[in-house]
Amino acid sequence: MKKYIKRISLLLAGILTLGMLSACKDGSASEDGASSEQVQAVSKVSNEYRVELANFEQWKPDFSLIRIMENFGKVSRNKDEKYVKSGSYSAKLQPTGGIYAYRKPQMYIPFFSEYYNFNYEDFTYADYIDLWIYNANDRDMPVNVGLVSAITSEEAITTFPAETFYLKANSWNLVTYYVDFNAMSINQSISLSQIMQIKGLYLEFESSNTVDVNDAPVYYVDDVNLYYKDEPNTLKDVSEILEFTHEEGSDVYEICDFEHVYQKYVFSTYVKNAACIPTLTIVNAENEGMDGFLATSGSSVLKIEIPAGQTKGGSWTELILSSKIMSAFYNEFVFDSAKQKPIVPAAELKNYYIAYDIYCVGEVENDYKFAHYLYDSQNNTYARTEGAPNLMIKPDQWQTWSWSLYDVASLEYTRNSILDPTDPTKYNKGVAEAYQEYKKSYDKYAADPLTAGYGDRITDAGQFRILYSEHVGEDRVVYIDNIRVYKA
Ligand SMILES: [Ca+2]
Repeated sequence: MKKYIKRISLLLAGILTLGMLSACKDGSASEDGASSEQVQAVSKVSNEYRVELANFEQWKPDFSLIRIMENFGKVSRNKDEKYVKSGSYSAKLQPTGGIYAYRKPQMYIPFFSEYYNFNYEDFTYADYIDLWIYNANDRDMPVNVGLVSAITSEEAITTFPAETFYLKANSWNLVTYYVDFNAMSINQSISLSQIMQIKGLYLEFESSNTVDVNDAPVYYVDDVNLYYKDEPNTLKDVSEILEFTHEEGSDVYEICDFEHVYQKYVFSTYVKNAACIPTLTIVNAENEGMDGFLATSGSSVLKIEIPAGQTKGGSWTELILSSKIMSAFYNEFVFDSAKQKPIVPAAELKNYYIAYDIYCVGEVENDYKFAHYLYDSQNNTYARTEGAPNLMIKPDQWQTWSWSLYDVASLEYTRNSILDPTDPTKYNKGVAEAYQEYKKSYDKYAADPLTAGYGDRITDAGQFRILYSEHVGEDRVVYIDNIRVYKA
């Protein structure tokens, strides 16, 4: 009965009996014959229990069920005891990643097998997962750990946002991944029914930009465990999770300064060239080994490691601040959408700026810039590009990017108005008439954008995206802190 390790024999009162806990992953029934139905109820146990998801002592099911995605490289059985955490075997991973792959090399361990008669998909009471990873490389390497939300085909899965961990070079690392659906929900909508159907645990490694496993970095994985807790996971409203620190009387309204745990999930990325997928982690600035380098707000900053690509300007990478954050922030400080009333009066918008601080380590080309977009919050597909200023990077110093909320409001007006005279169907009129309508509307807007009917309707800033282009040469490190709105 090794699959369930009973630390103390206490169960949540009245929920299960010990017999149900002793069902085996290898399909054999427990002494008292737990059925698969009973096994499915296994998550309702106390945190004194864990499920051993894989210890790699047996080929089936530990290895036979591991799924690797396209371009992963290789998973094999290791018996070199230096790389075994417990027992006699561990899993050896050689993740390659394709040169132009869309994703980092990715693999997962499924939580359900009909054949082997186990089902750990119900994460209602899941607390955390831990696993040992030996990083057999000469430098510290990041690994992304997260949950699979759906298996869409042999080759494709959808995932919840991952957490990034750093693995110390040439040593064993205990990776502890806490299941925090509320933090993840900042970036992705999550339902209770999804929580009851978690499909697996996925790991994503650095792309080695080779297709030859002999050139790939090497890792060993052992002892993957899932732990339960007494209290069920619940889903809170975003407004209960987010914290926008604002001191009474201060002119600074924090959007995100990376001091809160949930903020590890606030950014997602859109990357076209997998060689350029950045690694985002929240770090304490003082531990970065740069004299005098401090956070501009609090002590933590977002660290963005940007790998060099193959072609200067060959692709763009987008750092995407969740629209849920921007919407909630606007709702609290800029425009009350429930009352449909501005909180910042339209006439004062010119004094307010959205801003953040950025620090780029080391020399960069003199045309290295960061660009900025606000995206439509409804469908996140409409880029409101015009007018958002670029930031030209100066190395080794904090720089502040800012953009007036008046300009944001103006763009909002332009977007919401029917300003395209070439599409008369929008007016239900002929082209000439439509053009007159457009002119009238635009003139009024240009004369006084804030009272023209839309100017004060800055109800929502949508997604905030920070963009930079592919570079060549050395990898780069950039830090971001203190995303905020301030009153000048
Ligand atoms: Ca900070």
